[in-house]
Amino acid sequence: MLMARGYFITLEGGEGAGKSTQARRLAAALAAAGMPVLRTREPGGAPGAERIRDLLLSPGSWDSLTEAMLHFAARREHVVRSIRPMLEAGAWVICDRFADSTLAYQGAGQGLAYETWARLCDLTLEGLQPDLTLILDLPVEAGLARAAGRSAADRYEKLGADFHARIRAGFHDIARREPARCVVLDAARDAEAVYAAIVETLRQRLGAKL
Ligand code: T5A
Repeated sequence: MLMARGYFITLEGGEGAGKSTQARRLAAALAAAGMPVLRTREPGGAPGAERIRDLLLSPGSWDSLTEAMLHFAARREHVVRSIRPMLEAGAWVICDRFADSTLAYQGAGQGLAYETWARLCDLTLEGLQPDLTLILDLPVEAGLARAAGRSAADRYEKLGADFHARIRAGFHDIARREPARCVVLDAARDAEAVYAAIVETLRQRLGAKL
């Protein structure tokens, strides 16, 4: 892999879609090719953001705007302290979830208006957008079964199949709205096949020589 600059790549999708698995593999391949790389996640990715993550994933309920603002507060810390400095240093940033997750979960899932989400993006991200977003798509039941096999359900995983179906549809809407940035990949395949599709997408979209 010989690239002059790093890219900001986000992995999105529902529960158990395989984002963490693929983010690990992609980051390892980039690092093995000698590229500086940050693999990170949301909510989290910076000390203050990890503290907000604990609030968001532990039992309880929030007003929906409060919840969205907590995600954006965590994201702001993450962007300012981790993502922007690494991008400015020329690193690739591979991020497990980003602002699209708020649009899918708090928007399609919990009713937050698109305009409110867009205002929060303007306020907190100052124009930062991923160069490429990989949306890992699979049937809700399959994703929840994978997530259940990995660990105990967190607050979002417990919200039921209808909620998760709205999230899946929400990610499809995002991909339709922004085809230049987003690619939907079939994540129901085995991990090897999904990774091959990711590599092919990076070659086509970013000219990567992985
Ligand atoms: N959230 C997050 C919001 O509501 N709003 C927001 O703005 C943001 C940023 C985060 C929660 O917060 C919500 C969304 C989430 O509910 P989390 O713990 O970070 O919680 O959860 P997820 O991001 O959903 O991560 P998961 O671990 O559940 O899913 P992944 O990362 O997609 O899946 P992964 O790679 O951990 O794989 C899960 C299991 O499946 C296996 C793995 O080995 C693992 O056991 N697996 C496969 N099995 C078969 N075939 C494949 N292709 C496989 N790929 C992985």
